[in-house]
Amino acid sequence: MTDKRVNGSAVVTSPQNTVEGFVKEFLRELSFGQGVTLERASVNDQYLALARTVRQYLMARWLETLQRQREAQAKSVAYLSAEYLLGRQLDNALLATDLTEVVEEGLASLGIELQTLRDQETEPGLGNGGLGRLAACFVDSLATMSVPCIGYGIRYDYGIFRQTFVDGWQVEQPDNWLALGAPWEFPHPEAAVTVHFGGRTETYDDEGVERTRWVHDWDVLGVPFNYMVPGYQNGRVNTLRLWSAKATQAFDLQIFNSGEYVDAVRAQTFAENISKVLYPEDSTPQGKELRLQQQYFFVACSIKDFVDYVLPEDFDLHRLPERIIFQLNDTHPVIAVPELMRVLVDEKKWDWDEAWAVTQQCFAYTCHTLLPEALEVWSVELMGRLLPRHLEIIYRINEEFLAEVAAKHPGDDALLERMSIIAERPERSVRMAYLATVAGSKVNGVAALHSDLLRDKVLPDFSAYWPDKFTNVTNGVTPRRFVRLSNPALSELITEAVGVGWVTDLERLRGMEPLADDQEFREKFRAVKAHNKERLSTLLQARDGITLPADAMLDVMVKRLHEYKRQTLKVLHIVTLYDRVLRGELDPATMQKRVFAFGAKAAPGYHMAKQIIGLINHVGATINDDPRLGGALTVVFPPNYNVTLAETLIPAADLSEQISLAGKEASGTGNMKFALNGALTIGTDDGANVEIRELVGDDNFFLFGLLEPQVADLVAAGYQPGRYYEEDPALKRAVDLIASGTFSGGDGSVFAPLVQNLLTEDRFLALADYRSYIDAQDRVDAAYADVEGWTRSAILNVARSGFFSSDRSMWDYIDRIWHTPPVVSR
Ligand code: GL4
Repeated sequence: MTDKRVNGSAVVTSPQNTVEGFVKEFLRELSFGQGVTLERASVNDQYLALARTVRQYLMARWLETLQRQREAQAKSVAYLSAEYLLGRQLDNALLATDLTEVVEEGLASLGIELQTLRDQETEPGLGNGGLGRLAACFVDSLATMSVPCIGYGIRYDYGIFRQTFVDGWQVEQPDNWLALGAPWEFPHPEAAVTVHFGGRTETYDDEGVERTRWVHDWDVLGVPFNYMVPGYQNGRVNTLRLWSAKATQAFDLQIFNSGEYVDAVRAQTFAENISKVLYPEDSTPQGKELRLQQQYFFVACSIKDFVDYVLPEDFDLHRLPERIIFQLNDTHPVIAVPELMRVLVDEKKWDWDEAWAVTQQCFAYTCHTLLPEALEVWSVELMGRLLPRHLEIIYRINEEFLAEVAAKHPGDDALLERMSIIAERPERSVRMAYLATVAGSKVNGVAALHSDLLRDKVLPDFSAYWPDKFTNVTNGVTPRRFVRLSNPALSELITEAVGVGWVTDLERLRGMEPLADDQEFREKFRAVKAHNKERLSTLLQARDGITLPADAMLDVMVKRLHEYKRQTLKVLHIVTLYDRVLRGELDPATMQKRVFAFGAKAAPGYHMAKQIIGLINHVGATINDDPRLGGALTVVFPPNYNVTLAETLIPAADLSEQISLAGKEASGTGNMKFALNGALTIGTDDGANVEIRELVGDDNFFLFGLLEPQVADLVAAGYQPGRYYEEDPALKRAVDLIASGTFSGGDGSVFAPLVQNLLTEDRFLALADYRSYIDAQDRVDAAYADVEGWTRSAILNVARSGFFSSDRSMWDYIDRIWHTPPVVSR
């Protein structure tokens, strides 16, 4: 199986970039690709034909980009990520090729509306949340910057579950995203690679050298599916290569020969399970065997792919670090480290030391969390059963590393125990973050505060040992998808103000700053917001039958449901406002009208998160229907928040809720999208909020809550949530309303677990931050009443958020970690 995937000498020409050229190809795709006439074509036929037509315009650029990168012998980024939350592809491809108008017109001439076909696309939800979406933003930026990158990951048959609500409670449905066809992918079954599992190891004599070989037990095929990653109007297209598991022939036949037909088919199902479904936990891995299988499966495929097929045949692997940097997106792909060692030592027969020297230069590690429960650990028992050779290699890496530490710190056994890659308690296990830190050339956090905490609190011994290994790269988001595509009205206004270059040079937004003081510009800016609210209103009506009241502040909290993110604190605010109205402290006729919009999926096994979803929906049902409020407060919670919904929701928002407990949200990226789209943030001093506030200015950001050191002190002193409840009457009333069954038909038991948890444990200090949060929300109401002042702040938020482009993140990675320059035109 040689690499026939990219044919350097093939000449491919794009269809003509005209309405006629497009229509001709579209009709060809309909008949030759879909086998239907225009008259008989379903919307899905039309969508598939359109996608394939647009693909044609990208094809020449793709082949050319790869060819050019090969010729330049350029160093590539191999981004190893178990998740890519891509969002819909059609619009992005149209933008990259600048074809939107041609296609719109061409389709219209056939009586087809482009929007109808856009809506036909199911987004590939191959990720949980921020971490997966970040990977998608990064590959977009690298393509736009002409930097060689292959994104490696898993082609899950089922992505993140589709969320529905039954009586306000979350019920999950499978996400069958491939059901109606997958026009953006290029499968290459002929280029499948074999991955081994299980068995044992044995040593043998190799011409006087003792070597080890892995006598594996079973195997599975990895079939690559390629996806185009188009740069923004720069003629470049990089590759995303996702692996799909298929049973090997050998595996089948072994059993089949014994006549056990049903068993043989079952075995196939077993192998193919590996890429069947995305684990729906964000930040809380479960340590399941299938997950380790997934992790090893995709990194083994990816390393083999790069070494055997992407690199030229005669390539000297001692020079591997000149050609590749494997970026480990959190700990999920860290098993790649012992895998590369295994390839070099067992298969290529290198010395351990030379293999280790090369390996250390080929990896870098990004940590995306601070939650201790999110730091992956695999039991030695499981690792030894599934990947016996890798466990041995990890042991040896650890042994040599600890010997080195011991030499520098003689007698400090406690230090050795703390730094060991192998934990002894509660059970013997492999600490993947430590392995990544020992092996990686660099370790980075994802926002300034997070990187400091990572260095000082999570990995203090390692940062003391290797101070230069640790660095920060603050996250970013792609302005193509999250401004240019998702907010056309604002994009037009920005272009009017600062010219077109901002889409690839987001710091140019700074040019808008003076316009914050321009009355006419502010009016235009408000018109954009109003338009975006209209657009959201239309969508929610059609999507969920939700009616949005007009003239209300849109207060949005969208992110995964997790206790540390504190959706409960948001609910306590809503209940407090409700209570104030019922007590006559607020007059619904004069108070600030608000719509509270939520979007959040809970991991299916995370019961408390599901309680909180139930609570939001029940509070909403009660408040929305209560005539005493006169429609002043409305709670909406459209189900199944995803990238597609975010694209309409975020541009409409006035207020962005970023209220995690300080020190818990590594960065956040939704926070950046809101600021860039002109929402003001109410937020804690956490993650990238810190940098947002520094950039937009204190006057244009609502800060509240304990600071991280204060949190640490309070927890150390023994936090007692009950005291806050007893001492703040408004808080007590809000909690009591929930506890008494006000939102659950008089049945106080429904939310008893949640209330109980808040009053006795409250791990994330919601009650401690309640007063500060409510006061900040009162400041928000006052500020919003000043229409001109608010608009001014919103404009300044946009103008000063250029730093949060993922292009800037990529330049930082290139500069500090990767050293992979762009491949410029010949
Ligand atoms: C996360 C963090 O929770 C989030 O703060 C961060 O923005 C994101 C990307 O760096 O990574 N870590 C995990 S795990 N899931 C995330 O979304």
